[in-house]
Amino acid sequence: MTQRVTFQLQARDGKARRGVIQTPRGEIRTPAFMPVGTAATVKAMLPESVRATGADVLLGNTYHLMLRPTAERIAALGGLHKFMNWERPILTDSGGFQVMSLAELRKLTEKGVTFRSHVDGARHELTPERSMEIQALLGSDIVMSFDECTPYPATEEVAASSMRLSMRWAQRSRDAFGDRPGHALFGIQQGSTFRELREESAQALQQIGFDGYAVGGLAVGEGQEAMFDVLDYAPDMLPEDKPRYLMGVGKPDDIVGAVARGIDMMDCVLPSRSGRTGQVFTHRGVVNIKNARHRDDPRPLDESCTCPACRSYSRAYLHHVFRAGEMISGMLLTWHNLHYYQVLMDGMREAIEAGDFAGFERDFHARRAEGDI
Ligand code: PRF
Ligand code: ZN
Repeated sequence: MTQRVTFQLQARDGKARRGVIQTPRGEIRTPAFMPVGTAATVKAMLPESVRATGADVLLGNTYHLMLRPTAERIAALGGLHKFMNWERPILTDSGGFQVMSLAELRKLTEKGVTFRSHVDGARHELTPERSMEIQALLGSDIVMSFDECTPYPATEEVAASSMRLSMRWAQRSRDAFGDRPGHALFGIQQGSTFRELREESAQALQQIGFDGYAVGGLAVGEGQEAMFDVLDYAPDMLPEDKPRYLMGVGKPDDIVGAVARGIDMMDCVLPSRSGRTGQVFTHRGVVNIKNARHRDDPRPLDESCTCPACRSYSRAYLHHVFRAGEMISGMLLTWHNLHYYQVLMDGMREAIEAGDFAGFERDFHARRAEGDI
């Protein structure tokens, strides 16, 4: 494959951007939401169903796959796309963030991180070089550089040394990645909630040179207001002509606010995880299907939704299968939530093209203010 990964901006409205990332495995329409397929599956969904919701790209995880079934095994079986039956683009996270939130006995040094697996307690090491190797073995289309997500809150001193470590790791990631036509490497900005550190990080990353730039270290407990404060300036520090990816975000209103501030890509477990815990996203806000008020309700979850859960099932049925612990509950609610997120992205892409993103935002907030029913 000699085709390179490219990004074209097609329209802008205020700071909001509409574009397309071209990859040899297909195009990614931006703003894009990436469903999370941590362990080589978007839980409770067949890949063709994920595609039917409108997803162009999935997120996979270095950390989970290196532990089980291992990157070497996936490579021997033909790579992650073939292994999980998803032939479209896959972006993989680099592992450090998951090590720090999931692994045991973590030790962070200049070289990288050593830890014990949350699966079987075995000792492992992740470094920028090993993370690049694993992501290449998986066959990931968009590789993330290895970073430390600075814990929140952090003093400016701690945030600065954490960010500078991530920038040294970003250079090592770039060196280890090499030149792989058809595959992209994204750098990750850190710097917590400190504007000067975000600027220093953005400059360091651009000095190295990446195919895309992520805003990391947000949605880690600072709250929406503080996150939006950072997003008011952080995306502007990154190159205009490259995709900007906000990692691990978020709720529907976080996503709309991030796009309004110049973000092109996002990922979050929320729609898929909530689908398994009975939390449903609708045009009128969040509905909990567990609630007894749905027990005799013949109406669909969301009147305006065309997903299988809304087309063919009542709230009463969805309530029943959730309460009964039936597997179809997680399947239908996950499908609905992923569909809702993709309809949201589609609506934003259209609004940016039409030059009416402000109108889209107004309607989005107005309908949610009305509430369910
Ligand atoms: N770095 C990486 N992955 C991430 C994050 C980060 O800062 C976040 C922060 N919300 C989510 N996932 N590598
Ligand atoms: Zn639906």
